[in-house]
Amino acid sequence: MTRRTPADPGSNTQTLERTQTTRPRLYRVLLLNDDYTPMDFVVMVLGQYFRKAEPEAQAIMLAVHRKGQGVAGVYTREVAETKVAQVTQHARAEGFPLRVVAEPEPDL
Ligand code: TYC
Repeated sequence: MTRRTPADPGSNTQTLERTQTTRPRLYRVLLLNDDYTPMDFVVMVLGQYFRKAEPEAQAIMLAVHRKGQGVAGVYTREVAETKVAQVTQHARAEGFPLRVVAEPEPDL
């Protein structure tokens, strides 16, 4: 609902008040397969950065290994971009070419 307030006294401005909230767009953080990043490193990433328990981390890693890519998690934009930056930096520091990207979820 949008309501136009009376003009503020002593000014020429009005305020649009909205009681309806809008949910932020969500972003998928995708892991992409490559031939060099060790499986154990990917499982560690899924545990440390995406809070996956070991069995789920193993399953996601293997799905990425077999299918080429997979979803590590779904977040608001800034959280997703931060995870992409942190994981990429960690992988490069270890000398691994792991690629991590964020993409918007389709509109509901
Ligand atoms: N394909 C890699 C290997 O065989 C493992 C791997 C899995 C790499 C997932 C990246 O996102 C990835 N060592």
